[in-house]
Amino acid sequence: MPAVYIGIGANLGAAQDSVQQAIARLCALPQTQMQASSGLYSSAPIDAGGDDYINAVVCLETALGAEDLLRHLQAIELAFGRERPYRNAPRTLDLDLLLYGDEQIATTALTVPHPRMTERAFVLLPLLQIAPDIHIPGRGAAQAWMASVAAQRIQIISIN
Ligand code: PH2
Ligand code: MG
Ligand code: MG
Repeated sequence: MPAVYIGIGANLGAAQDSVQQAIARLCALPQTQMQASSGLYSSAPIDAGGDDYINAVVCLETALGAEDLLRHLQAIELAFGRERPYRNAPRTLDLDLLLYGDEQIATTALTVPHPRMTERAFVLLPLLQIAPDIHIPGRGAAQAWMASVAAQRIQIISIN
């Protein structure tokens, strides 16, 4: 089964509770085992407004196909009251499929690896916490991208 990495973010409502509950919901997905979950991070919004975000990354092993998994992620977002009034609007919960094994996927529904993941400390830092040696298909070692996001404000607020 592929190792799949999901980025979790929230900056509206009880963001820390939402991220923690979302991790529990991901653990309970069918045909899926949780392999690792990062600590929770507080980060300044990037290309977005509103409050600071709570971010985390989890690693799952799943027999769900990528598009099937995406539908589950969207259903969980909706259950947390996710609305999409405009691009990068503050959100109660965002679940992004970052990596699906070593696959590169480009369909209308889904782009994997996530196209902006190497530009974002709020993805790279929690990802590297749980997978220090990870390579991003087509883009090399995740660690090598850290220098370019060093100016982004982020801090760990709880360790798992
Ligand atoms: N998500 C975005 C846009 N900007 N900034 C932070 N710090 N954390 C996020 O999760 C985030 C963001 C779009 O999904
Ligand atoms: Mg996102
Ligand atoms: Mg998203």
